[in-house]
Amino acid sequence: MRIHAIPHSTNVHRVALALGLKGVAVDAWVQHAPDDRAAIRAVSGQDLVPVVETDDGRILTDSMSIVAWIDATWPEPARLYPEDPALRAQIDAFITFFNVVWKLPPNAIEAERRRARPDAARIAAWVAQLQGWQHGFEGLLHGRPYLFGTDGPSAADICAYPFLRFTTSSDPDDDDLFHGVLLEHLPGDFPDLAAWIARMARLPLS
Ligand SMILES: N[C@@H](CCC(=O)N[C@@H](CS)C(=O)NCC(=O)O)C(=O)O
Repeated sequence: MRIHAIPHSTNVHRVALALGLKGVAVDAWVQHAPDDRAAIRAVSGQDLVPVVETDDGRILTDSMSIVAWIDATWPEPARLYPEDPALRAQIDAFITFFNVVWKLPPNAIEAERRRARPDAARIAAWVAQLQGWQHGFEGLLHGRPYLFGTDGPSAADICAYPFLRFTTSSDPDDDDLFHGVLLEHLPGDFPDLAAWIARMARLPLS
């Protein structure tokens, strides 16, 4: 298996976590420059990472679809998508919320900050939304180690951690503006969220 990546990619981080939990080795991590997507486009027909080239010649895109493929291909040692239908439905709904709804405010803040004259009131409204949701994650982690109370991390934890980790941690050489938005606006008094970030940071990466 070969995986195409760019440095500091949150969506690539999801895939590295899922493979690490499954103990699956990758033949090659192919690192690309963020401003040159030609090789990624040539392989996959689109510009975004991660892109997986499977051993049987398939090309996979979209991080959580790749995580679902990893879980189905290597069910051991533990399922990332639980078989219990009710729990599975909750986790699927969380992933949809995270990818479709949660990402909107930080993306909008980033886009606004790139404008010549950013609108401070619009940014403040998005910041309030982002900070409000932090209380929801803190609630989900109250009295349990993972977002949905599973014994180990589920696909929900893998989905959210590469983004929510900016609540308490950063990489010194990461100058990505979207990550800067998270670093600026996620921190707060969230002890259970902070403990979860520390717990997730100890998991193996492929
Ligand atoms: N839905 C895709 C989104 C992938 C994505 O946005 N990847 C980022 C890196 S974290 C990227 O390649 N961005 C390049 C760009 O926006 O030009 C997924 O989950 O894999």
